[in-house]
Amino acid sequence: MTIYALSSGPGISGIAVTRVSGNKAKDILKSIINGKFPDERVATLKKIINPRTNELIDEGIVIWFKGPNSYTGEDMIEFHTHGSKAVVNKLQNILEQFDGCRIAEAGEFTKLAFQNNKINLLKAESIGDLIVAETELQRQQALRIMSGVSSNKFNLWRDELIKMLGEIEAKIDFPDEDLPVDISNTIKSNAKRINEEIEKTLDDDKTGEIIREGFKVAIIGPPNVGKSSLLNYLSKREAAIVSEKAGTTRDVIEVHLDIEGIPIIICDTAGIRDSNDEIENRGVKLAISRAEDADLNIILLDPRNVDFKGFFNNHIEDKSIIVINKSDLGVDNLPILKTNIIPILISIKENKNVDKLIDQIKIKLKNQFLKNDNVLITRSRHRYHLKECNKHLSRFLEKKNNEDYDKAAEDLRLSIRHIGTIVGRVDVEEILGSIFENFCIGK
Ligand SMILES: Nc1nc2c(ncn2[C@@H]2O[C@H](COP(=O)(O)OP(=O)(O)OP(=O)(O)O)[C@@H](O)[C@H]2O)c(=O)[nH]1
Ligand SMILES: [Mg+2]
Repeated sequence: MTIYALSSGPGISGIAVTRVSGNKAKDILKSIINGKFPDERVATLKKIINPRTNELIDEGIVIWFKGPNSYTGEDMIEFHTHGSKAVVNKLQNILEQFDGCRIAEAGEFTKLAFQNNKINLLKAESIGDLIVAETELQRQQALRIMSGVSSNKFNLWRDELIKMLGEIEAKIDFPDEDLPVDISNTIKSNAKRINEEIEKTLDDDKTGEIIREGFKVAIIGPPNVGKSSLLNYLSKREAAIVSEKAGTTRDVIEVHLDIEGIPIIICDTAGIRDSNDEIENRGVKLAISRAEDADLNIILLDPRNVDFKGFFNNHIEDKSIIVINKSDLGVDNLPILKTNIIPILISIKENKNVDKLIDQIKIKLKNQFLKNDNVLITRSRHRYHLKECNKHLSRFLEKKNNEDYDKAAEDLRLSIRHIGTIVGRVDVEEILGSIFENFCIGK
């Protein structure tokens, strides 16, 4: 099978890169260009022609990669043509006419690279992350994982566990052999150390996942306090409707921001109050669930309705910042100012103190990211398998010395399987689909 796809972005561009990978690549290249076949890995200017009609399609750079020295490990061609829709379409129409040549599926080039052992699963995922990285921290994290920090660590643990399993299996197969008396103790103490190291790795406040997916901030509060005004201010556009009528916002409105390289997903929500309106109530439910799901809540109040006895008491936790908007209406003698809660007083209308609120958000973010500067987990998939690995490892540690060898071996086998799945060193066909379908075509 041979596949092709546009690997550079869609739309008009100076140059478009179309990649071809597979066993037909060489024949295709021979018939699609005139003159001498290009040297391996040398960018060569060529006329690209339709082999059936000899019609000129474009003139551009062609690069020939002979497998296995290519991204996918197969024979590959890169066509660097002019980036118009017409040229790209024409080239693709011609490629399609070759027997056994078809358009690639999403992520298929990278999937081939994984299947041909050019990269492990973590590297494949981080290539995907780098392609879609929007902020500086996302770029840095994707590159860190690509360089192998996580896979090296996971492989190290896996290798150690495999060695332990080997020793236990030897004990099962040759019970009478003179194995060192303290074999169990050495194995146990090593297993315990790995168990603790994995535990520490898991205790990372999900920083890696947050960098990939964005730090979730919810703006919540009673109706009409200026939640939508705040969203618009922060996103510098009219993302949400602002009106003096209470109960304007019903749906959750999401905006992506980049605060000092950290991706933020901030959402505006419906004002929380008891209402007879069914649609408004649905909006309120959505607001509450977003607040629960958020990494940080901005609880926005207004001097006229600072109600601490009600709803907000339940929502003031570590992950909240209390903000009173409309300070231009006067904030003297507010009961909240006599409590030990220190709100930030802002006025969006008069652009007062909003920078203080932004500073406060930055402090919360920095706390999260400074604490965890050695993150190894970037997806819930990794977290799940590490947890499972540790669960079986804990069971293994509970087994008594010198007995239960069979069961202990099975616990170890399962923990090895889970940690191997993260890097892709077991039969992973079932998880491949879900990973690569999130790539775009041509990657
Ligand atoms: N005086 C004053 N008015 C403000 C300020 N910020 C927003 N407003 C006004 O308050 C009213 C409500 O603002 P919104 O942003 O729609 O409030 P909301 O919290 O999204 O309201 P709902 O969607 O109904 O829950 C509008 O008329 C705004 O112009 C402020 O700092 N001072
Ligand atoms: Mg609103």
